[in-house]
Amino acid sequence: WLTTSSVKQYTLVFPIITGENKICLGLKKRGFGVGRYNGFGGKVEPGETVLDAAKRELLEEANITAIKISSCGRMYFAFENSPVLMDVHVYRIEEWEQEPEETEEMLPKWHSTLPAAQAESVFLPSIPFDNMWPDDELWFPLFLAKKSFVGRVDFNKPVDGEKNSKMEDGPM
Ligand code: 6OG
Repeated sequence: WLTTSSVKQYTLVFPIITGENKICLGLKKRGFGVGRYNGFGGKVEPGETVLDAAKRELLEEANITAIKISSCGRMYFAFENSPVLMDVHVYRIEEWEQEPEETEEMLPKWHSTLPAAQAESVFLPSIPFDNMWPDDELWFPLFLAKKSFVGRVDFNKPVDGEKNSKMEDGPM
């Protein structure tokens, strides 16, 4: 059988300092996913390319201008109570202008990682998975190991009481 949904494009960008094994996560201060650490990103606007949207959101949310940006993977998120499939384009940036700073939407914070060669096989204690979207723990090891990935997560039951209320809002 065939199931169709309307799809909305989103971007998600993570600044990474490869030589120092550091990643910048932003604590979301408002809107969808408030209170969680995540990359910087948002909806692709009509008439905009996905890459342009990634750069615009990075400037709006972290006040940095991307110089070297690379596509890493694609995540699809479906919510039981929403007809819209979120199509999230994940990027990393390794060179940028200015330093990440707090904006109205995000509070940036640097976290330690591991060299890409180890990241896939070792638990990463310094990444605050308890305070991130629950799917992140599944694809972060591939992302940090610099492997291309694609995945789909269907949210159809409560993960826990507190976070479920945020997911019930859906991606609209
Ligand atoms: P705005 O509403 O701020 O865009 N996003 C998710 N990120 C992760 N890691 N996991 C999820 O699991 C996510 N759902 C959405 C995409 C929302 C931002 O949040 C990301 C966008 O960067 C469900 O415009």
